[in-house]
Order: sequence, then structure tokens, then C-alpha cells
Amino acid sequence: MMQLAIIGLPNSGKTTLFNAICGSDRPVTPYPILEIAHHSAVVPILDERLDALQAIFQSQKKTYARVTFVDTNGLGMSEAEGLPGVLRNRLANQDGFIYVLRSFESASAPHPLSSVDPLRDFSLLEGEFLLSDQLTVETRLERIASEIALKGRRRGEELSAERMLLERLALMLESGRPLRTASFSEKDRPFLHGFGLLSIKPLLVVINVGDDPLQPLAFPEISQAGAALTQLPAALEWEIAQLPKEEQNPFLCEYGIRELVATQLPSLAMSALERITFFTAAETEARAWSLPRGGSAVEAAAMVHSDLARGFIRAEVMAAAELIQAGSEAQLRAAGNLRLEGKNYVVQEGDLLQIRFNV
Ligand SMILES: Nc1nc2c(ncn2[C@@H]2O[C@H](COP(=O)(O)OP(=O)(O)O)[C@@H](O)[C@H]2O)c(=O)[nH]1
Ligand SMILES: [Mg+2]
Repeated sequence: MMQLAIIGLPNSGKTTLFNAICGSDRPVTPYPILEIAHHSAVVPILDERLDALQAIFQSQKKTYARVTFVDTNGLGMSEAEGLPGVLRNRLANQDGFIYVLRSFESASAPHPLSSVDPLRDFSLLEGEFLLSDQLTVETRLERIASEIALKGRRRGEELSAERMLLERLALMLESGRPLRTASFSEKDRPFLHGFGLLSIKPLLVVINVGDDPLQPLAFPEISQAGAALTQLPAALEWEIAQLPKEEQNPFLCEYGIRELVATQLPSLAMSALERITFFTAAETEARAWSLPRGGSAVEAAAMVHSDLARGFIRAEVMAAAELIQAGSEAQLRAAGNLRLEGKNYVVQEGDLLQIRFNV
């Protein structure tokens, strides 16, 4: 399961956002909590398409895809020596990050730097990640140099590809470019995974607009840093989210918001992570799955069950949206909108797969 950590300066509203997303009730405090322990929750990725598929297939059970969110303590305020090792390691285990940037004034919860400036805070967080990655890259380069000195030429040749990659990373980091903005080749990927780099991981930036949900904001700098971007009034959304569904509407109307952003955040996070959704549906269960973008039919099959991948014959593919519109599988079939695809078919967002297999 994918896991994202919520990062930000103290008092930016991380815990408030975490509560709004997860429907939890963690204490929010106008002073930083000086503990390193993190708190996590698993959240279903609500999807109306799955609800409709369950109705069409009369499935007994419905299972949304899920994602884990981790609430962390304040970042961006470290001294020159950078992130503590424990924290860095914990962050390195995440699949991606959410930065919460504060864009609200509050006398009772002062900004730790005494002024509201989301872009400055963004640079602070990025700076923390860039510095951490610089240290990671330097340490690895030093180790390679000593290994080459120790083991001589043969091992040296093996290591030189890695060294070239590291030197490229070092150059990017020095010029302040987060590694997520670079593209890497397939043969670089195995190295990159082992390093524990932070600025290479997908990023979703959430601007906490306080009590002004329609505050107009534009931050081209953030998109240029390779991040996805959204905004929401965290405290307000948390309050509304705690109400029973039928009582939420008047409040949404009052503030001129159509839908809570917090409820869309799991799916926004998944698209930031470059994951797509595919479905399986039968009488027993209708289920949504999350697959890396570009994943093939046989990779999707392997997620469902290893037998399906091993004995894969073909996939019958329908676009869930077309099926829902047609109303039944029979009607979709009659319209000729059901495709037969092989192992290498690249699964598309919203595909419903029925996998024929033989083991
Ligand atoms: N007015 C206002 N206050 C907020 C908002 N979000 C958080 N706060 C306040 O800021 C303080 C810190 O919030 P918290 O979620 O604990 O921030 P964290 O330190 O980033 O986890 C609390 O007093 C919150 O009530 C918001 O959207 N509007
Ligand atoms: Mg907090």
C-alpha cells in the first residue's frame, strides 16, 4: 500500500489536515510537540465508479483501494546539520510527501517565523530535502572512492556507473533543483531506490488557506518544482467533515465550496504518485486497485492473484465509465465496446478487467 507523509512547518495545520482526511481526532496544538513519533491512518480512496459497478454486478462486497497517511511533526526549522538520522530514515521509507503550506493568519496559533509566506516556507522545506539529499550523495560518493581505492580496477568499473549517476545528482542538488524534476533511465532506477533520497519522491503541495476557502492563489514556482498543487481550508474542512453527511451541505453552500477537498485528497495523492485505478467486479466483490501508471495487464493480474498472472490467457477490458453509462455488460458488449487484450496491454485509468486464465 502507498504511504504519504504530511510535512510542514509547525502550526501550518498538518494535524488538522490529517484529521480532515482521516476522520480522526488527534489533538491540534498551537505549539510544536517535540516528539519524533509519527501517527498514521489507512484511508479508503472513495470512488463513485466503484459504487456504480457494485450495483451493476450486484456484488456482495465493495472494496476501495486504500492509502496510508502519516502525520509528522514540524520540519523546515533544522539547523545547518540537517535532519536527524532517525527522521530522515523514516521519511526515506515513504512513497511520497504532502507539504502543508500555511496561508492563514491567526493570533492564537502564531507562525513560527512570525509572518505568513507560503512560498518562503516551501523553499525551507525543499531546502531541508535538498540538504538531506546532498549529504546522502556525498556520503555515498566518499564510500565509492574508498571502495575503489581498496579493491582496485575491476570493482572500480562496476562502481563507475553509479558514480556518474551520483555526480549528476550532486550537480542538480547544488543548483537547487529537486531530483523529482529529473528523468532517469531504467538502469539508474535500482541505484536510486537504495539511496534513501527525499527530493526525488512525488510531492503534493497543499496550501492551507485557513478560513478563506476561495482565496485566489497561484504558485508557478511550485509546479516548476515538479509538484502537484491544491488548496483547502483545513480547520473549516475538519469541522464540516465531523458533521453527519446530510448536515454538511448548508455549510458547504455558505462558504461557496462544492465538495470537501479533504475527501478528494486520497485520490489527488494517488495521481501525484503516478498511480491509476483499475477495477475488478463480480458477484462476490467489486474492487478498485491502484497500479503504477504504465502498468501492463499481466502486472494488474498479479496484483489480484498470482495465479491470474501465471495462467494469464487474456483480459477482457471495458472502460468503467462506458459500462456505467451503458447500464449493463450485455449492452456494452452489444455496442461492441468490450476489448480483448493480451499480457502487454497498458492498463488505462478506469479500466475494468476480467482476466481469463488457466493454471
Ligand atoms: N484559523 C485557522 N487555524 C488553523 C487552521 N489550521 C490549523 N490551525 C491552527 O493552528 C494550530 C496548529 O494546528 P495543527 O494542525 O496542530 O498544526 P501542525 O503543527 O502543523 O500539526 C492550531 O491551533 C490550529 O487550530 C486553519 O485552517 N485556520
Ligand atoms: Mg501536528
